Amino acid sequence: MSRRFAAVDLGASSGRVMLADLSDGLRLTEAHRFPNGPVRVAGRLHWDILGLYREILTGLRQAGPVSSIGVDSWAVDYGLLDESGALLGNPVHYRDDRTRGVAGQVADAVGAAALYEVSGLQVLPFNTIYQLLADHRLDQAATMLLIPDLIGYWLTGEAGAEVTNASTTGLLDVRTRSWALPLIKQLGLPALLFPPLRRPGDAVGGLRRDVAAEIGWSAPVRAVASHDTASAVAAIPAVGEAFAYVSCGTWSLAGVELPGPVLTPESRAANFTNEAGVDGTVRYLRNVMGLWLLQECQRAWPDSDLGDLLAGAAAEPAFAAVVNPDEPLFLPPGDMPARIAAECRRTGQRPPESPAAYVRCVLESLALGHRLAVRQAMELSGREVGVVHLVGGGSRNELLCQFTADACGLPVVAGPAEATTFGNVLVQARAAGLVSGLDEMRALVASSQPLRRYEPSGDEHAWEQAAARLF
Ligand code: LFR
Repeated sequence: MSRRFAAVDLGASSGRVMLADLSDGLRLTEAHRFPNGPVRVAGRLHWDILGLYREILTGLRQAGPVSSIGVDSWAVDYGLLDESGALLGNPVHYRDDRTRGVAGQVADAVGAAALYEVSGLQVLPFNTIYQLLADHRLDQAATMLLIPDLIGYWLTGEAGAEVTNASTTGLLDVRTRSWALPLIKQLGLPALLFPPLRRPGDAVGGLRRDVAAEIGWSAPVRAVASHDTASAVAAIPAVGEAFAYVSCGTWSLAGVELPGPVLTPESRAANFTNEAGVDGTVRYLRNVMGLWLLQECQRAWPDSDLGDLLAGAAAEPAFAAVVNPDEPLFLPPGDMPARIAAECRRTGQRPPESPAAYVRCVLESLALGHRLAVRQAMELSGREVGVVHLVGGGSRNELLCQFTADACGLPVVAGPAEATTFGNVLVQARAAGLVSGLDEMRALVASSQPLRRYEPSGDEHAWEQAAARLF
């Protein structure tokens, strides 16, 4: 058996097919990368799912034969299939506004405490539970498949729901890790929509013959931690359990890993989530708006160069303006500098006056978001931590890593940027018997990837004062 594995990783701004070789350590190469952008059709924001699928096939063809294939993506979004297995329309993007007000209605009907007691999930307006209730196609639907499960279905013909991603729906029982059927019934959702659950490492199926013919080879598809954040957390190069993490890309997911959920009223009030990780672990974290703030600024300045912006931001004065990154006004796509300026005015601050000053504001604001989430995760769970692991694309952003260390008053170990892909392939490698468990997976990442350590600069007091302006 070869020691090559393919990881399909769909991110909010790009997708890729990556190839991992475990014959001598752990080596990753990119077989194919492709842009992923939302498409607004008749006022609704969609994913171009067929375009993404075509690029996945191109990537697999280019990757060549492997032992197995794993697919991960962002969470919560789904496609609906009819009785015949055909897709009912394009999946809607979680940043679409169709769920406006739905979370409040569900909380009124079911009770916010009762919901948290069942799912342990943070309230985000786009959780699958709210999307399904806003979906007009449900009466024609036979099956709901989350995005990686939909890709897996097209590749193999086998339908299922991988559990780490299913835990972001709001419809999974956080204690039993099975579908929360009483809640599903209470909401009037058809129980049959929800396919059998799979765990990371389970077999999905062999490639359909037509798919194998199209890409020129065949291999089994294996369930991985198909929620990208769950894969990233599985690949954090940590030793022991005294660590916090920020999985930092379009979103920053900041928290700790626990053996079981925290479902206290304080945890619910702080909007902490208990999402499923590999091997029964709990990803106890909160979403911070993430590099989306910077990406959307860059979209407003098409001629800007990221390196220049970051160098400029480093030279700007500290804490001239900071915003709460999690203000709901930042969630939809659109003119981000204008929204940041509006938020500065609303909070009595002078808006930044140059792109570099905006970037400074964004990075300090994000670091303050990281600080609050990491501290609350520690307090609410009782977990002591001595280091913050920052993984994902954000680990390449030196200024953000240093700010995060300074704001948290803890060392930050940055990298790998490709944590999600490592988590994806290592779960496959484990299923193939090449790696033993989570500890060994993490040790392999730590020994094979360059990591960078940032010490806190000791000016925590200044960060504390800045935080007091926001939260
Ligand atoms: C990160 C992520 C987050 C989830 C958000 C929306 O890519 O998966 O964990 O909250 O995207 O799905």
